[in-house]
Amino acid sequence: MSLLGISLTGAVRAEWQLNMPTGVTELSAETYGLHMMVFWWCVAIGVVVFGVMIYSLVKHRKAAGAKPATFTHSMTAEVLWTAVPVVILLIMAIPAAETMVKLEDSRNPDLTIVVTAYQWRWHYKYQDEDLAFYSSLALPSLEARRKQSGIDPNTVDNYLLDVDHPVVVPVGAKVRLLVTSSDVVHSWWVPELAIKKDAVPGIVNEAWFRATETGTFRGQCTELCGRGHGYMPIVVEVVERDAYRAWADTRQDGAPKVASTK
Ligand SMILES: [Cu+2]
Repeated sequence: MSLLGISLTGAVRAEWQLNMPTGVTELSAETYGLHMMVFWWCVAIGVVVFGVMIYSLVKHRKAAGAKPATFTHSMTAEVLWTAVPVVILLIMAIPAAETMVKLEDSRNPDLTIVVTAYQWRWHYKYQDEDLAFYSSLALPSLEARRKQSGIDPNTVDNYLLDVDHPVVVPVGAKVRLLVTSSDVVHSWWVPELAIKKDAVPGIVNEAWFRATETGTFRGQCTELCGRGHGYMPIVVEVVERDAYRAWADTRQDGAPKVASTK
């Protein structure tokens, strides 16, 4: 029973995994594919190099009567150990370059959002809509994180990973992000979208994604930006187009355009 209890608590506490996520955009899947290709090349190289090394150590050991060779130079070996890595690097570089070109191609977006980082919250401005708001740490997390709050963080859903006003985007749309900062360097990171873009004061960095499925995707600021660095999460909600339209219209009509910054 206690084992069951431990395993259940573990499952509830964190859905963790060792590898990077495949993500929910076309390019995140491609990025994941690249990562796995390079990983398997590394595994193969490791197996070959350590295989040869261990074999040589055993086969040519002194105890078995091995006599050391006396040559000091081998042209063949030098050509091989230069040419083989070059070929391997080229095999990896070609698909990597193709993906990088796509990552940088943020032309013709369906939607552009200006993301501005502040100490310690995010501000989102939808360029084609009359829509802008701050996105701050959600109240339950904010209260639980206070010293001697008496609240057990384990009881808070998505502790430190939830915000009051998430970014909402339509599924299938090409969303361009223009990322900047108003004070220090921050970084907008959402693993499932395969985006980690620095927010630098005075500079506008571009990123884009096209989500292929709906859902809620969480991220965090990933550039140490001061005292509240751990308290400025990111939540992106990918919804159907109708739901997006309804949300945008409501936000523009009634709800406060600029949320409380407290
Ligand atoms: Cu930050």
